[in-house]
Amino acid sequence: MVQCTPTNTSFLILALNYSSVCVFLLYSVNYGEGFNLRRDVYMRMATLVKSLNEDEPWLLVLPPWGRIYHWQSKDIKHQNKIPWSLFFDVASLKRFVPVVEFHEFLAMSKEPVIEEVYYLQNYKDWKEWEEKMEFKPCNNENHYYWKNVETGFWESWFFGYEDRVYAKKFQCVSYMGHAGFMKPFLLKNTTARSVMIERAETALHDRFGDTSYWEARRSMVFAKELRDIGDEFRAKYLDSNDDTDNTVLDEDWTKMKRKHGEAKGGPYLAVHLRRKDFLRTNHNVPSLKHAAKQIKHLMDKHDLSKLFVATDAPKEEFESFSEFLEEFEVFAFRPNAEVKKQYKEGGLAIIDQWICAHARFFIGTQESTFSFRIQEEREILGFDTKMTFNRLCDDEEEMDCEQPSKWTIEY
Ligand SMILES: Nc1nc2c(ncn2[C@@H]2O[C@H](COP(=O)(O)OP(=O)(O)OP(=O)(O)O)[C@@H](O)[C@H]2O)c(=O)[nH]1
Ligand SMILES: *[C@@H]1O[C@H](CO)[C@@H](O)[C@H](O)[C@H]1NC(C)=O
Repeated sequence: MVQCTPTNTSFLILALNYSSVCVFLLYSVNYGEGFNLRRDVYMRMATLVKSLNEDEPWLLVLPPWGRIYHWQSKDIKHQNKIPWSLFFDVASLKRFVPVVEFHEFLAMSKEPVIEEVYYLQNYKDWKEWEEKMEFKPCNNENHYYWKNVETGFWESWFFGYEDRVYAKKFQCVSYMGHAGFMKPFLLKNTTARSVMIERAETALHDRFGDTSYWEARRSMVFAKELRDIGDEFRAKYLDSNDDTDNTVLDEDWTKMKRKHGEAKGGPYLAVHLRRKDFLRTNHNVPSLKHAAKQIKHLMDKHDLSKLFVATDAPKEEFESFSEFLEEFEVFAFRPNAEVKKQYKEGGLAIIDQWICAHARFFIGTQESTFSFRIQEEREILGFDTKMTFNRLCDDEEEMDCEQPSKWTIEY
């Protein structure tokens, strides 16, 4: 069977062939969702496309990064139309499922057109969970697609390509189900060569935590440049390198096998301290003082003197936090202007995550997908689960709260 696996060098030559053989699956996620939840939605769509490829050659189009609610730094411009290659190693993604960047999709298409857009929405007042999908009128008129009366085509933001791309068909679909439930519909109910799933986060993971889940997750290797920046920081400030830490990464993730406990990690503790909107929306965020108290206990227990802090906290909060921990060496990654400009907020988040992923001991913030992604990275590297699945307790819980894998930290 034909496989849709264009390599970087050959795709332009083969473009015409591909666009007549392969079907493009595009997707998009609700504006309010953050970077780390979007990475999770990628896994659901990648698994769907993997499954489609058992029957037909489909290509997954990577939705450019941009317009992310959290990315508001005034000193970082142009956080729009960002290709996946800035953050992820696309060759590694392709070892799981055939993917192309959006601009490649445009280059490969005869016209800048997405043939069909299906906008997923929840069922109104459902009682029992069952897998189903149906064409329905849109629940919400604010879906940000509008029909151009002159051309009859549908227009929308399309990742910042709004002046160049249009859709031929737009349809709301009430959806309750896993991502894989769409497969028969995509194979049989449509003959379009390009289909876009809007609000793709509505579809659930097929089997959360199974082999395919972890294959999709492992394929999301960070871009080499970002890993290098993180590694340089580890070496320079944290006495950490892959050889002594037992965290050597195989460039081909399909060949990498690690058991729990094999990774030792660098001689530092890492904390992800999620603040900002979490102070309003998440009830389990500790005060800085209480967070510091827990860190101190853990540093002493694990006999560590260096602390790495990943946080979205404003500078003043970070400083008061550090003051509580004066007896230790406290580090944070502070990018220079050039790194900031080049890799933007997504890149900086990844560098922080990468450094956290290599610490001897990690503790995160409850319910933060930013922390979850670090924990997964550590699973891939082969850390003992007790050194990974930890969260800060809030002030009321004192130091005795249930941890993500149902244990209590022994202080
Ligand atoms: N560099 C850096 N950025 C952070 C950190 N924590 C949060 N952020 C920023 O805040 C944003 C919000 O966190 P995300 O995890 O992406 O958003 P989300 O998917 O809604 O996840 P949570 O809100 O954490 O559950 C991230 O995209 C980052 O830009 C951090 O420790 N370091
Ligand atoms: C897909 O086609 C089948 C068979 O014609 C039909 O029963 C089903 O309702 C269609 N699905 C949707 C969402 O329209």
